[in-house]
Amino acid sequence: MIDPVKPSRRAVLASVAVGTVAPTLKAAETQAEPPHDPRLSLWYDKPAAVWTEALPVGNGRLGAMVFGGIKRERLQLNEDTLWSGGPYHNVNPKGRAAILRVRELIFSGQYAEAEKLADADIRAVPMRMMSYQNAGDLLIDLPRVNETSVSGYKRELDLNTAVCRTSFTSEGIGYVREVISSFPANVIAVSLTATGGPLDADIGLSSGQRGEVTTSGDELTLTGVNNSDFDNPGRLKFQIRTRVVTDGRIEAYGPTLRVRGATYITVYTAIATSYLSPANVSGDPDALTRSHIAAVRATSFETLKSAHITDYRSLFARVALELPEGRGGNRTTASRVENAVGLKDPMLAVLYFQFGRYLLISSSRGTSQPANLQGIWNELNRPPWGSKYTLNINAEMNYWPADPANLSECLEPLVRMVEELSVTGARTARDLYGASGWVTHHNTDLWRASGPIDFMRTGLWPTGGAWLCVQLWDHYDYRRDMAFLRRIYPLMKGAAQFFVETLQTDPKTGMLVTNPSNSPENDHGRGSTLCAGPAMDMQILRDLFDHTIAAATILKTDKAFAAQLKTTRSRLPPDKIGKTGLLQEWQEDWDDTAHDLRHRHVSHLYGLFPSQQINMDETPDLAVAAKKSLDLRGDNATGWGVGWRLNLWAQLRDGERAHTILRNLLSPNLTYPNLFDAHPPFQIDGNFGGVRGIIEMLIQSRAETVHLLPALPKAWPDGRLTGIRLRGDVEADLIWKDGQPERLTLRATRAGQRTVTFGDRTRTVSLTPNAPTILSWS
Ligand code: FUC
Repeated sequence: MIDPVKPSRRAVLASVAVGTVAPTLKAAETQAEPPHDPRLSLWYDKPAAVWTEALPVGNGRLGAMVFGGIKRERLQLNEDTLWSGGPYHNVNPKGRAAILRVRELIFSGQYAEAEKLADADIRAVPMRMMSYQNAGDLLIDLPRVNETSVSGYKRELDLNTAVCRTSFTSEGIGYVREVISSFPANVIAVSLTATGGPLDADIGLSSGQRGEVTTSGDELTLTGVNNSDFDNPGRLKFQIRTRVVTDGRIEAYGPTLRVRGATYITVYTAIATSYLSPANVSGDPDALTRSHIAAVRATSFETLKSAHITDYRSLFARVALELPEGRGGNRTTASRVENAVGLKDPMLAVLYFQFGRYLLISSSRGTSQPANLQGIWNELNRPPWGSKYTLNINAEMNYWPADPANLSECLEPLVRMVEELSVTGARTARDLYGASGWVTHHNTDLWRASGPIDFMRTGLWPTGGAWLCVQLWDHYDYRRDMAFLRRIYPLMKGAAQFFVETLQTDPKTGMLVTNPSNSPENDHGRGSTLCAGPAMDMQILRDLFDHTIAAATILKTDKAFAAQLKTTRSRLPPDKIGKTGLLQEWQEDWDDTAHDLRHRHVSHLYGLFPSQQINMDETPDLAVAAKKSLDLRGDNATGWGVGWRLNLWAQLRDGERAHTILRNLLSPNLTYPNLFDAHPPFQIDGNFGGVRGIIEMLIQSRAETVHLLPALPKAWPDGRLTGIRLRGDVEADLIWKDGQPERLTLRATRAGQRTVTFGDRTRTVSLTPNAPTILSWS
């Protein structure tokens, strides 16, 4: 543990020449800041007392939680490749033989025995995956501030600019702090200014990692190695490098830099690890942090901030949502969450919606890792569920908003993760199942481990990779980009190939089913969760096979394989309705005797959402059964469970139910004061599920059909949603009034037709490339 506050040895004093900042503003960077819009700002009248009150900033790979302290500012830092352990493969050598026996036990109804054997011989070694880590803290103390005499305190996160700002006055001196995590500059930058008196600060780094802090001139570096975990030795080197630029004097005091007599202080922080790929940890974090810092050393904070805002707004400003003003206006964000259920505050949903978009931009960009269970924000070295990638709902839900919320670029890190999983997963397919293609189970981590971890009642689920592929197809369906389809086709083909080889003939029906598997993570009440052919697996495989066949046809390739998939697909059991009218979660009619009738997972409703296999127009009987199942499950669950329910009720076109669920999602039950989703504890999937749910309430697209206001609640009679994306590479603006669509504008890149519906009214419109189609509804 590194603690900067009590230097262990007397400091070597070092003074640094100042006045080296020569800002050169480039034209693109001078673009004015947008006018401050209080409706798009999270704000508070006191510092964060706990982590879930602090405000997140991020550039995809570098995250910080900003506490906005008065005398001490704390930035809790993360870098998205700082995980525990090193490259590893996690298949149990006894697994391949045991799978055969477990299959027999499941087919003969001996579920508890199957689970026992699976836990003994199939469970991955190591049993747990690696965890995402906390990199450390950047601590900035202001010795002149008197905490007992502070006025005008405010901290806020402006979603329009991605700038976090804290301001207050103490003993006649006005302090302003701004924090950004810049994507173009690859650093976290903090600006401190004081007016009416001198600015002094003590700046230090601390970390719960193994490492050492050193100072040199105007720099602090924390150099360390990552933690070992579950017998997997830590093999990553990492470094945090902080440079201080100021017009004051800098001197080192032990592992702390003291700045005295300044009018401004800018603190740049770069973080890097030696991670290069799941199998390669030979990178040079020292060289990387040096180059990131060197690139900004002559750049003023204002210049950096301006470039940051321009870059961020190129994504964020694409979409606007307006709902009736309500009564949230003058309250702090914490108070609005506190009153989310009782107060008429539709604009809280807007803030939540745009905050979710902000989180995706800030946690998943370019060459970053995909957003994990906590995006990129985590203060623990043993976080809940390792803050990793859970593939039986959570990682997928993180990307539900990407395309419709016009942030399709943010999906790129997920695509790369699937590419990497197809490599590690091919090894798991071979070693555990003796199959070709690739497979991944219910979790993965930085090292793209793909074996079945934890306990087999949750971990033995082979459909994670298949679901990810369906999600990549969806991304194609939104953009219809042929180059992208060519890129993902081998991934889809490999995932499908695995199932062609491993599906088993169900002795009772003669149909082809997965075995062993589970319906995440629900106990069917017969001694286990383990089973053959849960409905969700069959639904995912229908999607995977259909999309792979479609892709092969579009790309004019693999005719024989596509034909084989068609045959295999025809032998998958269909969705069934049980004797009490519920959509069956399992092949057998077990739903009303399952162990937990209100289970948080609603896996068999995957067919209704995110899949489009079940819907009100084409499969009304199944939709009614799905509705009955959803009703039985109830509206309360964990954050993501509620986020999923919101999307499902929107598909069922029940605006009032969706709105009730949304208000619960926004309430303190499931939202922290900083608007992070409370699983609890924090899990980011609910935020992302919430964003998608709000879109699904207002506009839905299925194939070439657009549904307007399918689940509009009475509380939102008027509004406007602009810049949203629909399937087939179309952008849409929708304005509605008195609960009716007023105007729909569609912008397309290619000609086509769309059927637009509202209630039982339908219109057909033609799309003209690069010329908006405007449909006045009234
Ligand atoms: C699944 C869920 C839990 C949690 C975990 C990360 O196991 O059932 O609720 O979200 O993933």
